[in-house]
Amino acid sequence: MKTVFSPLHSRRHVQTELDGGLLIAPHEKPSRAETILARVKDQALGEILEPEEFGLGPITRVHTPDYVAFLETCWRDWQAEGKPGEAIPAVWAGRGMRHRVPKDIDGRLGYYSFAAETSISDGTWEAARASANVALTAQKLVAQGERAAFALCRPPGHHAHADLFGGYCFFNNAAVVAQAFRDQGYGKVAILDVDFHHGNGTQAIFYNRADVLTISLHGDPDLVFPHFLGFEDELGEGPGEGYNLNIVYPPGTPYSTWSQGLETACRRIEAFKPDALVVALGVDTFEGDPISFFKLTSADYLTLGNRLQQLGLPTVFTMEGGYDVDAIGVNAVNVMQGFDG
Ligand code: Q9C
Ligand code: ZN
Repeated sequence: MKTVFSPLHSRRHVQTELDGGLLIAPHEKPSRAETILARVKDQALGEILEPEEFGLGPITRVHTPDYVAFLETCWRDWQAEGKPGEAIPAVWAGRGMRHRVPKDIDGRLGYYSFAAETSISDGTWEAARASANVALTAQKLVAQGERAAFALCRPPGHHAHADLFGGYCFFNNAAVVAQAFRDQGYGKVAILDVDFHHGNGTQAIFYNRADVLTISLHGDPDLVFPHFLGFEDELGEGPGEGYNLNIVYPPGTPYSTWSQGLETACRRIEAFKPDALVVALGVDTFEGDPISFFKLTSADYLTLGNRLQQLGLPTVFTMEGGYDVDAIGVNAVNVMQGFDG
């Protein structure tokens, strides 16, 4: 399988993540991507390509222009206000308050986010743009006839809504890829999100649409991030009713249990008969992950890849979460090797 990777990911290098009342060294760090790339090379998975530049057009097919413009100038605007640290949202429109875009940067950071762990500094915009280009280049490879391609995206994307960042995500790479397939004449696209966390952004972007099936397997949002979306009674709305599926699991879930949901997901995808598949691939389901509570083993990722291959669909993998950096390379590449057989 071919891998798409951009060294520009390293332009995102924030020093802070708000966690437990402290500003800690972020879990979502550059070494994640470098470790996966090293494993791709070590295993000779296949050719490694740098991304092409697709511009903002395919991004604004799923994100609002005002959100994209906010991200482009956020760090500059923050610095212009003389703020001493990294840009961190700290205020939101609570119940009964107004959802309008304020002028000042504190207000706009809150308007365009849903969580406070994701700091912004210089280079975040460039890295997020490169990550979307990585995803779009993988999509192009598959559209040109590759059975599958690995978009080694960083930063990740599946938490980003049309106009919200959070959960380490800015542009929803999986959604951008799915929409690109649609815009190129693929009639139906399925997105399967196997990251430990609910793919809230992806769900929200396609919630009222029947042309993109969204499925997410994840930790119970009653217990973990993103806390306010991802429950099993969220089925889609309007024309999209029946085209969203959430499968939630409790702490300690092993592959033997998790894979039952995977089977349900695969049967739903088969019934949908999509023309392409996007896999939002997080490996924070790993037993050693520092912020998650599933118990998948490294060998399980080979089994997962093999099961996804059996769907027989043109497939783009977008890299999402996974924070045990020592294992992230083996686990992510195991999925690709299980797929390639
Ligand atoms: N104590 C992705 O996996 N909450 N994002 C972290 C740590 C945010 C995860 C809490 C988790 C975001 C792409
Ligand atoms: Zn995750």
